[in-house]
Amino acid sequence: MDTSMQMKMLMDMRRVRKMEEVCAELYTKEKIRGFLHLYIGQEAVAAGVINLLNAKDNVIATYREHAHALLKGISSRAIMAELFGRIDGCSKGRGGSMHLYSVENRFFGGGAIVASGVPQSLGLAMASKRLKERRRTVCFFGEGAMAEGVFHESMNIASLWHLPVLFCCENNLYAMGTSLMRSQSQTDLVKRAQVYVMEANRVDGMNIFDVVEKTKQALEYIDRESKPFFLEFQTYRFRPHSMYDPEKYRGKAEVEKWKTRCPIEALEKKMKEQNILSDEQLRDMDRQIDQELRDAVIFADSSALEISSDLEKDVFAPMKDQAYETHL
Ligand SMILES: Cc1ncc(C[n+]2csc(CCOP(=O)(O)OP(=O)(O)O)c2C)c(N)n1
Repeated sequence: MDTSMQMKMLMDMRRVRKMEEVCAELYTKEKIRGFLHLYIGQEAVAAGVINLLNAKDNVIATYREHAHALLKGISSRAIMAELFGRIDGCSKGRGGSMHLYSVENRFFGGGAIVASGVPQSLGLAMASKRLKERRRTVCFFGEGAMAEGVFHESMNIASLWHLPVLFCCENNLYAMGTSLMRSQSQTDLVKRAQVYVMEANRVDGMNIFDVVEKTKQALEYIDRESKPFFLEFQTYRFRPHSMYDPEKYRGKAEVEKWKTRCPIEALEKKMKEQNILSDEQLRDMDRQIDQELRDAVIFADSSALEISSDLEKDVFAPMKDQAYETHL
């Protein structure tokens, strides 16, 4: 990675980290309500992968998707307004934290259901293949998704039909309070992907250089062969699963140990050692990010709630459907 790319990665990871910290604060002030799943600790995965994509590539993720949405180009204003449940949010305030979405940015969610993005990624990839658009589809999910039946059906079809999907498993070791070791017989996730005759690789998800190198190789393979590729990113979330998690399933010492591998601090240290990053540049970055986030929060707070007469817009079944009411 050249200096400007390292700088971009650092900026993106810090933007994501700060946005998430602001979200946590706004949650305690009840500006953001409902579920909120923070990505803190895992930033190198989204930053490393998404920075290698083209604007026309598709991304689909999970409910822990603020980072992916931001880095795929949804503005912090539209994300923050969505988290506030306001009309100017990227999903018009109807989705909230777990349902960020933007066709324009080719970001297809955000979804509350574990593994739901996996079969959807096949549809996106099949469409682009049929239309000869040469888009890649990148699907992010947690290791918990690999326990779902639909994950295995999707891996089989993706491999059989040669669909150009990059499967990015963010293995943070826990699916809510259940550790991988306690729930799966085969904990080698790369081996589990290879069962489907699919190329697969393991990545140090706390190391941006490893993320970039292995993702590059995977994307080159997808471009060359038009076949899927599976990457397991070994990573860790520093925060609880969501804002309502007493964290009884892991010890403080384990969390502290992983924090010493913080991907942002690691990159900063490396860049400073190479004399390509100064404290002044870091302060500049902070100033820019703080300004962006302050602006996003003001924007979100001044955005309106949807008017109640619009409640039936964009839903499949009208609420006041005569036949439906009679049927009841
Ligand atoms: C089909 C389904 N089953 C259960 C849940 C409840 N649930 C929400 S998050 C979660 C854990 C998923 O963990 P993982 O896929 O590893 O992602 P992470 O939260 O670690 O990012 C579960 C079981 C759900 N949302 N959907």
